[in-house]
Amino acid sequence: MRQHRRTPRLLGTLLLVAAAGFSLAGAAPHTRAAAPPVRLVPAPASLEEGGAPYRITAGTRIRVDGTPEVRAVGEYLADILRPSTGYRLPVSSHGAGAIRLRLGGKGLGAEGYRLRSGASGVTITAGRPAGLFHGVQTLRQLLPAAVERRTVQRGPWGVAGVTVTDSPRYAYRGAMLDVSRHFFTVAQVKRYIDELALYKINKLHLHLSDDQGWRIAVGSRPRLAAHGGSTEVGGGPGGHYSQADYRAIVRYAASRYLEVVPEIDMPGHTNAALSSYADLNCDGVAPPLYTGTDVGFSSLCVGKPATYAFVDDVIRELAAITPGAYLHIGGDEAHSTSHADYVTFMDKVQPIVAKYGKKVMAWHQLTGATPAAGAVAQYWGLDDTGAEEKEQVARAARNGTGIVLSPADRLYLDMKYTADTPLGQDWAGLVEVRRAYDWDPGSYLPGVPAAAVRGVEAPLWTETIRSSADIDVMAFPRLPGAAELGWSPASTHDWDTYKVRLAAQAPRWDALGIGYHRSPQVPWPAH
Ligand code: NGO
Repeated sequence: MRQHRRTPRLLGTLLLVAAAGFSLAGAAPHTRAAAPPVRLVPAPASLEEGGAPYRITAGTRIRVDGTPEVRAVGEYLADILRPSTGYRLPVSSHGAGAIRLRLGGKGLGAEGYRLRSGASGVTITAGRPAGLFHGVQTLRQLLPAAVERRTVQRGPWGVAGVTVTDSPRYAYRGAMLDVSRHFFTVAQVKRYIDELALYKINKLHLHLSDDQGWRIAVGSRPRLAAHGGSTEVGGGPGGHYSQADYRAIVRYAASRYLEVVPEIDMPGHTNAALSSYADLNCDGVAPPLYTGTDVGFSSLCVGKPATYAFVDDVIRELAAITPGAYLHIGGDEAHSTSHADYVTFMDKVQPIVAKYGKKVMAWHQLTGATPAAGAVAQYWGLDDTGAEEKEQVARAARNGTGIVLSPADRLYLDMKYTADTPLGQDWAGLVEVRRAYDWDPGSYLPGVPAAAVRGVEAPLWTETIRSSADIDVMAFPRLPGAAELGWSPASTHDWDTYKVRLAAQAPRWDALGIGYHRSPQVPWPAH
């Protein structure tokens, strides 16, 4: 805790030093600082600066502990550094290495790490490979932004002398991508995963089904993907993931230490399924496919046994290809289902999730039914959602339901930044960068015990989002703020220092080809 309190002061000092460094570079471009100023997002739990910097050179080697996971993290680091530095950077579990990834250290937890840099090298130590991976993200941010480019750049490749001791505030640090309203290919999802990993996000929630499209092949129900996946908002061709595609996403996410949380939304948001199988409809008539953006008009037929045979097939197949702990069953906006039916439906469906070895995750409307033991409710209300609805969530939290916070007027990445943002929606209001960042997940919902808060998630709904460029400009720069809320101790929370650290990310996004909203709230460097 003492260390935590030290961080903001240190960051303040850093800003002064950094500001001085920049003006120097401006006056005399040939005077290259030994290492860039330290501006990390998310803010680490503890940062001490001082000592000589390290410089990566043609002779630098990466020494890893001998397990395959640690070696893979070493290779991942080398893959980032080689194209821009042009150096060989061999990865080896023998001999010396100035960059060292090692397992060990006490008290760093499942995802924490320690990073020490000095004249002789950089050592990242962690209890688990996930911590090494997060430490590698920190190392990237200690290097000049040009290191992210894919062609050889001019160095030098300095790393400031630091000791970072870091572990996350929350275990659940998520981002959601809606692949139903518009379909996104495996390559596009992988690209987003890489962007999430930069900021230590560890959950990728995939919204795999909705009225406009069913996006995962289910062997026992082939029409779901073949018919239900054949369009999208606006009437485009849609698409779906084969189970092999989905496994590839899960594997790629795991290689970046993210767990996939798949969502099949029900009983509402199910037009694509209802259109694929007539017997899921109470009247036995399959509706046409839907390509608009209305919500709340569809429902599985709660009274029919066929509905639960269907849910069993889907959950069974999805659970079998999902190594993560959670299956998200939606449960939002069931406006065409009576309350009694909603409760009945959730009472029948939650045990199916448990039967296949998974825990239930659902939007917070689940708290209006009876959440199963171990369930997590995802809050997507607004700051000014009524006290009664918030209290319902809080009551569930006090009874053991976990809470993930995705307040729509804070963390919905599909909300417009300003009235003239070309993409996005504004039903929850306009969400500029400061608004997205400047709140505390620990005290956001009155009456929720702090221990019930599992973390935060930034959902990106895609009614208006069609490409990776669209994803980028809505996610950046709000996503790093969500990541910081999930990772950094509350004691580091400070808009004035955050916005300067955030601004320093922009050259990295430029180097990575990530377009972003140049919010006037953030002191961006000139292009
Ligand atoms: C709501 C709705 C989604 C929309 C989204 C758009 C939830 C949980 N249900 O969020 O269907 O796509 O808003 O912002």
